[in-house]
Amino acid sequence: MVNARPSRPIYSHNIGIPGHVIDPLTETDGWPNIGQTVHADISDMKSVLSPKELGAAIGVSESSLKRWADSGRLQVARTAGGHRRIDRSEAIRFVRSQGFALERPAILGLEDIDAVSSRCDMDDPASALHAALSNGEAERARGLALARYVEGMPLALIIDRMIAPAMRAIGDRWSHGEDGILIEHRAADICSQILDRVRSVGVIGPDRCGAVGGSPAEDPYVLPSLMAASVLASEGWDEVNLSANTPASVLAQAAVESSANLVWIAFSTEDGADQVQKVTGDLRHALDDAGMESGIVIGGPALNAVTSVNIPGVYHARSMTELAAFAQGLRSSRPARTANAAGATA
Ligand code: B12
Repeated sequence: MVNARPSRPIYSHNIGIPGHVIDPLTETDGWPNIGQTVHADISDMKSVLSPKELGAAIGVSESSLKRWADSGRLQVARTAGGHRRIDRSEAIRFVRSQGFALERPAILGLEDIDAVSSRCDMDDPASALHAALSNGEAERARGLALARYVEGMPLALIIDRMIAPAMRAIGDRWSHGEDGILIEHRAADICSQILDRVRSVGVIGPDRCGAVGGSPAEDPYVLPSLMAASVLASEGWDEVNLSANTPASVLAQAAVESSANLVWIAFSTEDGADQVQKVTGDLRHALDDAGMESGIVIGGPALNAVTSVNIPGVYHARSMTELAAFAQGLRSSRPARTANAAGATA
């Protein structure tokens, strides 16, 4: 049964990986070696699928998948015997871009989606996520976000429309009262799990641009910088997240060392508003001194109290969707780092 869903919202999609013709039984470079991984994958999920397996996951025939592979709609590798094999990340890219609903998510390693099959979860995923985060239901929370991602929703939108409102509601409702501390800390950790989970199934773009970021000194908030890092990773960027409490000088050092095209700073604390101009200005000067033209993106609730930041090459993004749009623009206007430049920083 084919179940393309025309009523589904249209989102922008990640870039697919180019076609490769390899022998997975002998080559290991960048691709899973079937001979080596089969034991680890067999009880769990497969990192490389046959057309029959992908067909079972999305409820279409093996022959349709072979046809789509041969027309280039689906990227496949060939075994030594000439059989088509589909990398799991390519299978997920295909499902996202073509609008298939998953009949058996576990085949693609997305079993957490099975935890959210109830109608009310799917009708109002933002409220359902808030409930899952409040109750400490990590698997359900991951499944809710993953289900949207597999439907084609960009990670940035999942954060802006589901995760951030849920966390704001948790902060408002409990306001750091006694139970609230438990709920809030647990919810923040589950959000980190969601971001890791979505990242683990994301497609890696072939032309990597570099990004570095974190929160400024004295800012203990971990999630906003992790969100920015995850969004950039989902857009195909090679990112280094220095996380909370990072001085501008350290951000600059990391940006120079990794030839970063973009540096983000997440300002979350009330005191952050006073620091915005100085921290951002210091970073800009340090990058200029090193001859770096990297774009700087700043964001976070502390900026609500700041009227404007007039520093050249600094962009204030109000959401993760704006960060993703800025990153896409920057990427198309600047060449990605060469393999040597990227490798030199590893
Ligand atoms: C989790 C949490 C904590 C945790 C953080 C855990 C961790 N490891 O990160 C801990 C326990 C540390 C904490 C501590 C405190 N917290 Co607190 N916390 C929160 C909570 C619930 C979520 C914070 C979060 O991660 N938000 C991230 C996203 C979800 O939020 P967002 O701002 O909506 O982000 C969107 C945009 O702003 C933008 N964006 C955000 N950052 C960035 C960055 C970039 C680069 C870009 C491009 C965009 C961008 O995109 C996001 C997605 O749409 C908030 C509630 C809230 N309203 O956010 C309270 C909240 C921020 N905390 C609050 C308070 C009062 C405190 C404490 C003072 C409590 C106390 N008495 O100790 C301390 C202060 C700590 C400090 N030194 O400043 C208040 C702040 C009130 C105010 N006027 O500032 C809030 C609003 C809760 C409330 N309603 O009262 N907190």
